[in-house]
Amino acid sequence: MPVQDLTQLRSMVERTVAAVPIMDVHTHLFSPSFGEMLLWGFDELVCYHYLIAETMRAINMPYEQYWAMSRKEQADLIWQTLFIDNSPYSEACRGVLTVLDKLGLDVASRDVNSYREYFKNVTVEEYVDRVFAVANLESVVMTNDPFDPTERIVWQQEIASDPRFLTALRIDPLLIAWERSYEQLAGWGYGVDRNLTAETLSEVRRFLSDWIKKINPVYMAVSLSADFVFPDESVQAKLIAECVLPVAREFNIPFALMIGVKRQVNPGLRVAGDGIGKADIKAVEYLCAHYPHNKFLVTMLARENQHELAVTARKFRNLHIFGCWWFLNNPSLIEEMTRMRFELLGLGVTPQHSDARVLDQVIYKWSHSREIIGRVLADKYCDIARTGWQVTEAEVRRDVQKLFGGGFREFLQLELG
Ligand code: FIX
Ligand code: ZN
Repeated sequence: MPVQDLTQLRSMVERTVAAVPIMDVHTHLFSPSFGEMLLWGFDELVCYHYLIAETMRAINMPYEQYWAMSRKEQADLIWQTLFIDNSPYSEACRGVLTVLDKLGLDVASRDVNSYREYFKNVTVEEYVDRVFAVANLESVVMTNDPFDPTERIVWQQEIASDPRFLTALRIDPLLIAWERSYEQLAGWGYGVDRNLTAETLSEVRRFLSDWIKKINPVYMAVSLSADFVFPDESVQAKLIAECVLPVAREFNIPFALMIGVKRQVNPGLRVAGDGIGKADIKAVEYLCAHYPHNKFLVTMLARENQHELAVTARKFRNLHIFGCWWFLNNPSLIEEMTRMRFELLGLGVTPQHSDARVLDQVIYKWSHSREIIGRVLADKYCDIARTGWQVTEAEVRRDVQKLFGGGFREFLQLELG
């Protein structure tokens, strides 16, 4: 059997990657029912915290002066600094241009007023539909924080659920700020004390169960610092072992660990002030090995952790790794990580998530990542086609659907007893 035409194969793969709708497994987006919590439009897009950090190192302005500005003033400053006074080829800047272009706006005009005018003439509901269509999204997973007072108010009302917006129960305050969160739990009627007594641990489990029943999350998640260790004598480790993991197993939902942040290395930058640290893979190995009935979703922030994380994923069927997170969500690192993961894990990985905070961003984050994932995937199929293996379009579609959410959903359904 002759080797199939590799040029035709490559274009079929890239066409299929473009055509398959995506489940975006981690975002900070909200459905329109959450009101102002859903960020969208030109000024929010330009004021993404990645661009705040890039702007504040390019100009010598006191941080508080920036934070005192209006959203429009902030956007005008960022636009002038990063797009006009400097060429906007950083990934976060390029992303803004990709969004404007994919929406059919005239990027060459650099006419900010026309961009703002576009958003004045669309409702948020219309815009959600438009963005999902342009980005070819099937669904997004929100980040739902029961400790966020604004979000709590929304959940106390009957909200119109949008099936495209799935939930995730985010429990950072519980695990990284117990000395404050236990008082909140007590105020909400949970019989907890600062000391992790049997009663307190039972009530924390009840709190988690109550919220799982209320919001039906696809997973529970936490962002952990680079110095996360487990097992450990810490309050954090005890809450994970005695509360999070038993409840996650009871409801058969994964525990998502996002490991490697160094919080507020520059507090003046506020939400843009977090840094990065290499974490210890031993904690992931221990959790997967000692809790075989629990499922773990893991993404790590340091480039140096990526190879060992992929190798660890080869060892445990209860570990599913995902995304090129945060400072890794750049073309050069997405390509490096995706090649390595496809070579080590085949289809057993969810290669990307957007982490979008502003609705518009899914347009660029997925346009850029589809291009890279498609290129890498085409290389992989060409490699096997050169041996005489016949690659069919149906199998490529099956594979891409798995990478773009199907494998993730299979992991969610996995029963480990
Ligand atoms: O912890 C997280 O979910 C991080 O993704 C965010 O805290 C971070 O600010 C972000 O949006 C990165 O893209
Ligand atoms: Zn995030």
